[in-house]
Amino acid sequence: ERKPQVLLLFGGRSSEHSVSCVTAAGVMHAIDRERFDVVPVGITRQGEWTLLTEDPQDWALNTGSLPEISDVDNPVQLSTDPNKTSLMSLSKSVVSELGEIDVVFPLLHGPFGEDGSIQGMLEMAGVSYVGSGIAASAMGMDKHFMKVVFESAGFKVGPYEVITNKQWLRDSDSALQRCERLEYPLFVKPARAGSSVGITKVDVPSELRDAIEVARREDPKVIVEQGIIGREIECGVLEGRGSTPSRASLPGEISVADNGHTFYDFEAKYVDGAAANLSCPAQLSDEATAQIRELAVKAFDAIDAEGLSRVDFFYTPEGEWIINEINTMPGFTPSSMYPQMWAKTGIDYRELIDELIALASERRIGLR
Ligand code: G1L
Repeated sequence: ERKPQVLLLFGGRSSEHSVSCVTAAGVMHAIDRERFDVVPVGITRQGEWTLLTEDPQDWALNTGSLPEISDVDNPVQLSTDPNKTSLMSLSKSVVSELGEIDVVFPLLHGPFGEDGSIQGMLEMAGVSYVGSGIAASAMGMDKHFMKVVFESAGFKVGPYEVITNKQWLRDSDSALQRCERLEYPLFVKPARAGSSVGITKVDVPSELRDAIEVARREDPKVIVEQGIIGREIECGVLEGRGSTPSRASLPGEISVADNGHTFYDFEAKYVDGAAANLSCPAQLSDEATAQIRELAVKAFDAIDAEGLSRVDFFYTPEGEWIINEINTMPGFTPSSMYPQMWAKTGIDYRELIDELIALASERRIGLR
């Protein structure tokens, strides 16, 4: 009997190449082999696809400690037949079929192409995939557009200014001037970036220009946000199957320990271990807990997300919820916040993977 063939796609051109490999290893380890066959495909930093062995140990090819897809021993591509999607081998300079693919798990994101583009490619290949579609993925990648959508859906968002590439190149002084209405400290961020790279906390106006230049190295579109006073609380959202409504996990709270990090940056997130800084359930009243869970599902629906998302809020001393961002591709190792919050809510890592694959299989793709 044939099991669904689940293609794991990871690595890629983003700054989170290695994080993506570690995540794929976590999924490969936990996925129910009685029910699914796994096809691991790595993408190099140059964008080449290669079929890998099932042992993640083999992926750390010629580097030090972080996994890296570098050797393309078995070049592959997906066929774009609208009726059936197959993995095609490109080695020996002849294209040959390796087998049909039922679901793709795109463990990729970042500014170089996985901002809805991978989803678009999968739509064109006519294959089901885990997670959000093109528009929601692109929205979840853009800190500016998600605020616009959230505002129109009735959410409170913090004060911010956007500086596009053209605005900065034409007249950087007036862009800086626009930011004068914001109260310090400010957080300057690349508008579309996978991780916390390029983010600077700015305490005085004289440091703003440099911070914008730093952010612009990651993305020429920059968002300048007013710092919000409040607790950082978040929820995982999991789409419901069929007519079941989407659900939010118990809320978690990020408490950045006194470890020298000025805010929740890349190091704190991936190097120090994600869930170390997470307390779940967050200490909130029953009323506040119910509020954030409802808001998290509402945010998920506002951008038309599918599968899963993590939604981050600030809880102000006045008891107001201000939405910070939605992440349609949250950290997804067994110890990442999203899986940890669901574990506390009663759904373990393996069940999450099962559920996400089931959701992907049910979803209509292209002309099917
Ligand atoms: F496929 C899902 F489920 F939608 C999905 C895709 C990507 C879940 C989580 C992620 N996350 C990542 O790929 C990453 C945070 C490891 C970035 Cl590289």
